[in-house]
Amino acid sequence: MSYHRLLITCVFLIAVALTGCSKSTNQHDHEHTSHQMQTASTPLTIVFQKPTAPHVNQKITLNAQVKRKQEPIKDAQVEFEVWSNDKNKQKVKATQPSSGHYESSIQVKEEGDYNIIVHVTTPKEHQMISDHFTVGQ
Ligand SMILES: [Cu+2]
Repeated sequence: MSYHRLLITCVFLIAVALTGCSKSTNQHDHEHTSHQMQTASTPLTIVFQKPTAPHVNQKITLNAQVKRKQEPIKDAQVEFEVWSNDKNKQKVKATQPSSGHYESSIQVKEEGDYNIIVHVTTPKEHQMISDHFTVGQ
C-alpha cells in the first residue's frame, strides 16, 4: 500500500473513531485497528471458542484458532484482552499448544458478562475479533 493511501486510510479511520459509535469509546485501547496492515492477500480467520460454563475464582481457559484459508497460522502472537468494566480489564499472552491453536487462561472475581478481544499479530499483519461470554457465580 502506498504511503499516500495508508495516510488516507488512517485519517478516515480516525474520523470514524471520533464521530463513531459511543460503544467503542470508553472501554478499550485498541486504536491499532487503524494500523491493520493489508499486505497479506487473504485475511486471517480467527475463531474464538467460548469457555464452557466459566465460574468466578476458577481457571477460565481461552482458546482461539487462527487460520488463513484452511492453513493453520503458526507464527502468530496472540493476546486475549478481557474485561467487564474499566476496573477489571486484563490482557494475557497465549501459548500455542498445537498448530494454529492458541490458548491462555484467566481468573475473574465478578460474575457477569465479559467482553473479549482476540488480538493476533503475524509478521505480516495485525487482526482482531471481539466476542463475549458470561461468567457464573
Ligand atoms: Cu489488536
